[in-house]
Amino acid sequence: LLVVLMLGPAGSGKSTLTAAYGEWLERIQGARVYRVNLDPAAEFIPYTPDYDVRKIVDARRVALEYGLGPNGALVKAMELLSENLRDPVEAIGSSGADYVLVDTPGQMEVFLFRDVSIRLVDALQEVGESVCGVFVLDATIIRDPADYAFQLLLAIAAQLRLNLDVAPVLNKVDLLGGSGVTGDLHTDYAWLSKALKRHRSLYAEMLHGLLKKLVFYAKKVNVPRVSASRGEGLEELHRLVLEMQCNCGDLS
Ligand SMILES: Nc1nc2c(ncn2[C@@H]2O[C@H](COP(=O)(O)OP(=O)(O)OP(=O)(O)O)[C@@H](O)[C@H]2O)c(=O)[nH]1
Ligand SMILES: [Mg+2]
Repeated sequence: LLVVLMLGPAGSGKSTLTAAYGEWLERIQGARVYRVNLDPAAEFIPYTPDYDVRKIVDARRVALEYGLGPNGALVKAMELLSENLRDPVEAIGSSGADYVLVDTPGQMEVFLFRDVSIRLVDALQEVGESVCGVFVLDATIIRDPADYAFQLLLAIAAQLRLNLDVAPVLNKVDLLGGSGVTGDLHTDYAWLSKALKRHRSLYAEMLHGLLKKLVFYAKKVNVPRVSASRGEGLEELHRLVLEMQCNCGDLS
């Protein structure tokens, strides 16, 4: 059983990719897939979740109960989830699936950069599951070199923070046009570096300085180019997921 965490910034396509990849795994690989919605604030979900976190923490109910705004409610919901991980972890552990796709909250920072993410990964590994991540990059944001650099920074931070194999995936390539971005820092470093120098903003200068350091932490990968909404590039994504499975080993 391999658990794949779908990570990435708001609106990058985590939920659409969960739907597309899950459907692909079933149809092409004949795999048993278990889909987890971990977003307590999800309004619309483009797949039918097998486990829905809203049954234990619903952001709207939390907002009313604690008198909070939408983001405060989300933070509170994540705290509550962090204390109640047994239910989802048991459900995943007993799912009998080949692949578990965990669609994480849209507001990435309330999950990824808080203790709930580490506790979830620990709990899953304790029950003997292999865990890896996919970091969904939005190809439309990364047309701007500074924004691209920032997304790469987040992807690498996610990997180091969770201490997991996390593969970047370039999504929405159907909207990319002729741009040459690959999603791999090593491949794109030279032009990105030049573009950031030309940018002449303090922001770009800061990112340029960070990138020089980041290359030491970034693994070289062939980043899959995916269109989740068109269901394209999923085979490439799957190859990378299988590679990560070999790396984290089957602990069960
Ligand atoms: N053109 C295009 N649009 C996409 C693609 N993948 C997702 N989208 C669109 O991008 C928007 C956001 O997609 P979601 O799957 O909801 O993204 P998300 O990361 O789950 O978003 P949050 O959970 O709200 O942060 C939707 O309008 C999708 O239809 C793609 O490959 N191509
Ligand atoms: Mg989503």
